[in-house]
Amino acid sequence: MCQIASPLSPFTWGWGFLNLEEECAMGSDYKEMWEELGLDLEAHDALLKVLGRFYGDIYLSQKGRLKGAEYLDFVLSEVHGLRINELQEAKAQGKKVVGTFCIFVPEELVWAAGGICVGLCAGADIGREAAERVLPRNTCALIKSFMGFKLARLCPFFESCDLVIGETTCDGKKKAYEILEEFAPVYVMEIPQMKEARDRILWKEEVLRLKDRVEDLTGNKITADSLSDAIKMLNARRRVLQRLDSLRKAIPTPISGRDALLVNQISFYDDPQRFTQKIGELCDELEERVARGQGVVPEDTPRVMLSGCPMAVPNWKVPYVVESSGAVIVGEESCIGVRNTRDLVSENGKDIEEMIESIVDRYMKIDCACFTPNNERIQHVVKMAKDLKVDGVIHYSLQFCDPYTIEAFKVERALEREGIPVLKIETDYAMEDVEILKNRVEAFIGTLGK
Ligand code: BJ8
Repeated sequence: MCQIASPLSPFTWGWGFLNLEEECAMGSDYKEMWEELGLDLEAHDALLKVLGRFYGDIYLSQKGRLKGAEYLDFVLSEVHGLRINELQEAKAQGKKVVGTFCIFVPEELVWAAGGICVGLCAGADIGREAAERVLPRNTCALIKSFMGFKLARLCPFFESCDLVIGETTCDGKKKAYEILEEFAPVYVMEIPQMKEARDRILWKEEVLRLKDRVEDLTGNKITADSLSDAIKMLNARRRVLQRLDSLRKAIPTPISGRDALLVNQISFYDDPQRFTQKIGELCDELEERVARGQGVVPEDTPRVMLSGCPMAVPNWKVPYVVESSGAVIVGEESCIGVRNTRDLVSENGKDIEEMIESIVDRYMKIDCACFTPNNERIQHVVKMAKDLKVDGVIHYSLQFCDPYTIEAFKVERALEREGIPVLKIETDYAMEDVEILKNRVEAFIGTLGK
């Protein structure tokens, strides 16, 4: 398979920020593949162009990037090319592709049943018009984004899915899935709202129900061996992300927040084994930087942590605003960040039953704002801010996201009690408020005393 880029890949077709056309030996025709997937080619071309421009401005313009960032650039440039090609090849061999929108879906079960699990992007504004035909305008941008991607036929990952797994987290998502199922095969997991013993019983039932559903879909029974392999594979991916996070504690920090966010975003759709290996290499490079005392920014750069709603690819707006305002982001308390990687599934289970119990326990620890009460999250935010020695925290919520916007009050109060400054922002995926955000963020950074 082509390891560089085809003449039609976003490197040269649409994105145009790298020029590798001569280096591709095989040159697969992505346009034909996108056509077969039923994408709206014109709109898709426009999406790739916008992404390419953003990526150039936000990522490639950074100074002092790592050699390992070539992997990030490559994966991103091939986001709708090579990886989709791999999925199509796997499907041709009878594999099933399962898409998710929430870290609550136990991916282990999908992989153990011989499927491929991908996190579906929901971080772009581009399908908003299509989404607003079926959803109220005052719906959070993440929900509008996934609906828009589907209705506007813009996402080859979505179109590759044999099943999309939704979940009853917030009301907006829950109700949106009822509409989405008119356009795609959707299965919804019920997520508890509290963490009492009875909630764990419900959650275990849901995990078992999902096990049956993915076995039906793939035609494969999950075995103790396949489940153990899947647990280990996904734990390895979490461990390498934990390693990355712990390297970011160094002062000066060795990697930009933008690159670290991108690593987390890519973890949702690249092949897990390749991802783990490549990010392991990137961490080796970071370790050398840390040993030399080399940072991506000067030592006295204000250190900021982001906390709140997930930033799905290609939502890079706030990180760009923060890091172009004189600060560096050293941690993300979010589902595209530590909420997804903090906890591992125990690898001690001896049979399927024990492994299922471990999966149930691990996922019940997720501290999403959809839970009530959700005191663990408040404690985690404070601990993380202290561990990372941050100068301030920016709490980020998407407009119309009640769980995170309301919980921001408690987060702010807990941090302020510890003397950690907080800025609360609410935004969406549109670019209209960038200047306003920049003014607020610059003013906040100016108060951080560095
Ligand atoms: S576990 S954070 S990925 S639900 S931003 S759609 S909550 S209105 S994304 Fe999430 Fe799972 Fe929780 Fe994480 Fe609703 Fe808020 Fe929109 Fe949200």
